[in-house]
Amino acid sequence: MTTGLAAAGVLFGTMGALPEAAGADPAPVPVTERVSVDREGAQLAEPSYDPDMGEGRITAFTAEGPLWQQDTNGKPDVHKVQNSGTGPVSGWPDGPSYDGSPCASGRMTGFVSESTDVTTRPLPDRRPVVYVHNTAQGKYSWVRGYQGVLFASAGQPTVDPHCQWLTFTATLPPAGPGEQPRSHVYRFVFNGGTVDRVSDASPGAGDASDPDISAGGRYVAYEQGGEVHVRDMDTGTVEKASVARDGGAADGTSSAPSLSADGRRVAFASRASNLVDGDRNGGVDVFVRDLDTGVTTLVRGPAKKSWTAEPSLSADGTHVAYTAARTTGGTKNRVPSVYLRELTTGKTQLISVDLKGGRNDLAARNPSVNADGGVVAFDSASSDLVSGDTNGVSDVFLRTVKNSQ
Ligand SMILES: [Ca+2]
Ligand SMILES: [Ca+2]
Ligand SMILES: [Ca+2]
Ligand SMILES: [Ca+2]
Repeated sequence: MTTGLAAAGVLFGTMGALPEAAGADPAPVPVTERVSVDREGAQLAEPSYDPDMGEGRITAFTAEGPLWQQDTNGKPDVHKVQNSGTGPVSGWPDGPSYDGSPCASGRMTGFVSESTDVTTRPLPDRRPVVYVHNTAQGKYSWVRGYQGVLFASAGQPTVDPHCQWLTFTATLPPAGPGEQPRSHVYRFVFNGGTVDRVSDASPGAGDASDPDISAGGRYVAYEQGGEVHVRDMDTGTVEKASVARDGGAADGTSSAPSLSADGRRVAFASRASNLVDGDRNGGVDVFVRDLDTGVTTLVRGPAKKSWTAEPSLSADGTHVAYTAARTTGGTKNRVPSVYLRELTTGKTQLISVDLKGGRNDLAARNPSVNADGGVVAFDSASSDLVSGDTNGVSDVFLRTVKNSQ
């Protein structure tokens, strides 16, 4: 294994000193707030989306519009809601930045940028690069390559809850003429910068994507060849999570794993109908598999004819957030909403709730639940979730359902 880290310099000397946007006052729960606003709390004209949560209210998201006066790049950038307000993550380099992912405390945030000037040492081109922003130091690191070869592209970064490990996908350039390069899942440790390949590189194994990583970096979940796997990086063993109830092959593809901090529970989406008894909707559903007991649980939708997808498992493994909609009825009935389920009790609540207590008018997507299941972030262009949402574009919302201890 070779080092893939290039220690990066400080980009914006003043960045750590920037004043933070106004934080929210403590309010009775449950409560929904819009966090994709500028420093004065005004709404943005351009879309914001793709939130990813750590603990408490820590949330990274992408905004196409400027939250800061200094942001004049006209490109999407990554920002982070902290307990005290909102701060910049990607800054405002010369290309788009997206896919922000904070660790639990928010101290380290992974993101992707297609820019030449995220660090002080300019890159020669705008290939997608995975960076990690250290908030306390205002410094950027980037993951360069594997075994001395530069990645052709990289994406989907996720930092482990303890803020020490990163998993991501990357593609190496073709080794020879006619070779079709594959996307693989890798793991990177901040201390030392070692890059390990996680996914199966044997011929026919297929592209790998959607990685998630346990606290301390030992377990990595990912999708490869339409199956969800969890690899124990200490022992090298790989466990398939997308198994049929009889232990055989799933009869449909699975994707989008979300791993608990201890690496023992994994939520994922699957089109297979034979993972549990009684899956008769003929479509995608969220499943949660306990890797210790081997028990898979179906997360059913709100009606008999409905689907569930886009799972986000809380770090403590107690709650799963997901999107769901009916497959029958009028257009309004089919609008996806975000829900949160407490796994032990099955208690489920609507997260994308509107101001009148009803459902969101337009689709709510990309849910991410915080570490203890107390807050869920999602994006939606629906204008009925908070008062004064008149921008007509997607915003990022936090729904707090319980105050964290
Ligand atoms: Ca920008
Ligand atoms: Ca199903
Ligand atoms: Ca509504
Ligand atoms: Ca809006």
